[in-house]
Amino acid sequence: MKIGIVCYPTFGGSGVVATELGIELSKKGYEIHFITYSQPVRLDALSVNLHYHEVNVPNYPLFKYEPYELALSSKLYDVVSKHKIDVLHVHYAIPHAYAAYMAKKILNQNGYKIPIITTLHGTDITLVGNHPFYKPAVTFSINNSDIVTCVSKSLMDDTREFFGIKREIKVIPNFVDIEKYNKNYSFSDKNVLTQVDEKIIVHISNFRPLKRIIDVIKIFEKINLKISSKLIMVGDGPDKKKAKDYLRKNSLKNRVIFLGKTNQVDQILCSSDLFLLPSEKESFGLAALEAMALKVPVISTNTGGLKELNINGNSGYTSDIGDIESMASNAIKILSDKSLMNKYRSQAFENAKKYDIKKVIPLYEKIYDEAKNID
Ligand code: GMT
Repeated sequence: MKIGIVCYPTFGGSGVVATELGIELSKKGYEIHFITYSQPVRLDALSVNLHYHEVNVPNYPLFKYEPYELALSSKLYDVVSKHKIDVLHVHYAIPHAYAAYMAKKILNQNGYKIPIITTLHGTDITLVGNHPFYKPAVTFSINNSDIVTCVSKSLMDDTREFFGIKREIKVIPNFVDIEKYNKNYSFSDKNVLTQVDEKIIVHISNFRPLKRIIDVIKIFEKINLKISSKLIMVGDGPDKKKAKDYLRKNSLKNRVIFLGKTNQVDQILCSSDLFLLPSEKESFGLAALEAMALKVPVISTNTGGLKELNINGNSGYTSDIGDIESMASNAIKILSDKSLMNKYRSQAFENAKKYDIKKVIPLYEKIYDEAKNID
């Protein structure tokens, strides 16, 4: 089967999920065509089953805003008709689902039928898509996709509530390749980043305000008063400066390391003792799953899909948004007792196994078959 995948090519969770999905499907014999504005960051090698088509938006002085959706719709028309694509799978509603609908209409007029699968990832529903400026177009695109999936039950409920959507929405969670992660690392690799007795706490995100990275630092500050530790901040984004200012003012600079954007999250996580994710919104929390797959317990909020992924008192702990005291004391509880720590490590790993790539990819394969058979 030939599948076109539209996604954001960046380090964000939706782009990572779309890229890893395409790579895995290509290994299973599907012919995958990524259609986006630059090569996805997790796509390091192309092959006979893995193709990439760049969407170019020509600049013209008349335009205040370049019409990306228009360029994407035209590119989708070209790629689908030229390569005889069977199914188009778009990740993130804005503007991908809308552009795909337009491409489908153009293709229909030219006698070509193409089913559209839309996967909703989070902020396209809970933040951006919900804005009155976008809402009618997002509602229309969801209602007019052939199949709609989202990454957690919580996101499905939000989609129904915020957009009044009545149609079927399937839940297909984020996934991780358990075998690949655990083949590469063993427990003896732990603590390569720090001194023997220091604990390593990690946060990975795009440092947007909804990630609450000042909460990350305040939780760490409290942990560090009791347990000697270092905080590794992976990623980049708008609140980085705010975080650095806070660290400077509170003399914490030497205890916090900023590693920037990286494809080596697994290498960092395998040396870590705890993962912090105090987000205000999180439809799933892929970075937390990646931590759990490397036996790292998670301290997070109980928002959105996080409470489905991070089982309170089992794979780690969940607390209310902004409850720094509770998140810090739960972290200290785990970090200060070696046997408890090992128990949480293995419980986190057991929970991550539910989201193994081998279990989740067949759910997508099933909907591709369904989509292909839609009249
Ligand atoms: O918030 C991010 O880290 C990026 C964002 C995106 O759209 O790429 O991630 C969203 O999709 C991920 C993959 O499905 C989910 O794991 C994240 O929870 C979700 N982020 C939010 O809902 C804030």
